[in-house]
Amino acid sequence: PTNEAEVEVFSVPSYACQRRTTLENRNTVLTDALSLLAENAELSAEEGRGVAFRRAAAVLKVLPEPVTDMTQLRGLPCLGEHSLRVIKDILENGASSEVESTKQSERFKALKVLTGIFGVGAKTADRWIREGIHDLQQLKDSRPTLNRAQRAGLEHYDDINQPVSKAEADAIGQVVEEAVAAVLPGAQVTLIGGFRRGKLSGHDVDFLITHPEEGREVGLMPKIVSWLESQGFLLYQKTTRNSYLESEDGPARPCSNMDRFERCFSVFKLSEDEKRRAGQTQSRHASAEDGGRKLWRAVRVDLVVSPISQFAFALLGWTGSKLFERELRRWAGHEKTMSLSSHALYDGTQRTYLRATSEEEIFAHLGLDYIPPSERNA
Ligand code: TTP
Ligand code: MN
Ligand code: MN
Ligand code: MN
Repeated sequence: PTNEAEVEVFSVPSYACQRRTTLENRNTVLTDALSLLAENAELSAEEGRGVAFRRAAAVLKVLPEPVTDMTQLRGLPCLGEHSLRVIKDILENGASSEVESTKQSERFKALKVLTGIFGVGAKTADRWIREGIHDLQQLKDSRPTLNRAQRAGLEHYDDINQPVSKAEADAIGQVVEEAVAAVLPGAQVTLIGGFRRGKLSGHDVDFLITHPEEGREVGLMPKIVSWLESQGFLLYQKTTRNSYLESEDGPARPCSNMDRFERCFSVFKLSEDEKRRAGQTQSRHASAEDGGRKLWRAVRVDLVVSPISQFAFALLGWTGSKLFERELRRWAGHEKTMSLSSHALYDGTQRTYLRATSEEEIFAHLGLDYIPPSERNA
């Protein structure tokens, strides 16, 4: 930071993957506002605008102090005209009129409520809104055709929209460990996603599963799912098979965030028993007071299985944040003529795949300083 006219002026590199973004954020008022506009853009199929707001918010997240004056933002990357206008509005008037009117808008409120149903994306929500459906009651009354995911999403709506705590994530981790140990001893389970970045709550819990011997992981997911189902842990699951073949697929596509691992999107039934066994809640016995009280909650859980040879790429790709991942791929493509996915790193200059057995090696291949998970909260 250099001094200029007595206000602190910040210097920030332009790619989020060059920066250390912890969970400590001194500008939450500004970043919440920009994130809301990003969300609104994403829900309105304006992905480009969404990314622009996300990038702007991410820059503010690394500033060491609260922004109090527009002159402090001079020379910062990723702050476009629109984001600057929003920031200025907040600094001068305490709130952004655009953010406030978005929050109040019937369309935004409806999009939020409807996409809060697991299995419902922006497209479906938009179609329902055009049919005059704005809330869950109107949706239920209209007797829509729902797929299996959406039915589970509607049934467990309140639970799924309640944040998952770290304690709950750990309790689920123990169940997943137990399942994996039962069906393939020696297989390893790693907590990924937001909880690996140190977040204290999340919208779901994500796990990456591998085995130190290449090939032993083949066909593992259905076995894990069967075990979990037999023990009554799954309210919903959809498993997709691994479809990645390096030889057939060629270089990882730079701007794609889809991967082809064997994976399972699920809704877990987490009971008080598991939380207690994980040592998270006070030991207590069922009593008369429990009559009618629900002793479990539904939690969204994502499971991914990767072969050990791709583990480092899968770990990096599934740890997030989503913006951090996007920026890594943009850096690889635009600055290094490389192509990064959750499976591999392809060097377009040398026309070869670069191997890695750790995240550190991947950062090194990319010519980036290593950023640990807790500093990838862009
Ligand atoms: P999420 O679970 O969506 O996000 P998160 O864990 O960072 O935050 P939250 O607390 O809200 O759950 O995704 C985790 C990571 O997984 C994210 O970096 C993107 C990656 N991912 C893929 O690579 N492919 C996919 O299909 C999905 C859904 C996620
Ligand atoms: Mn997650
Ligand atoms: Mn997830
Ligand atoms: Mn690009």
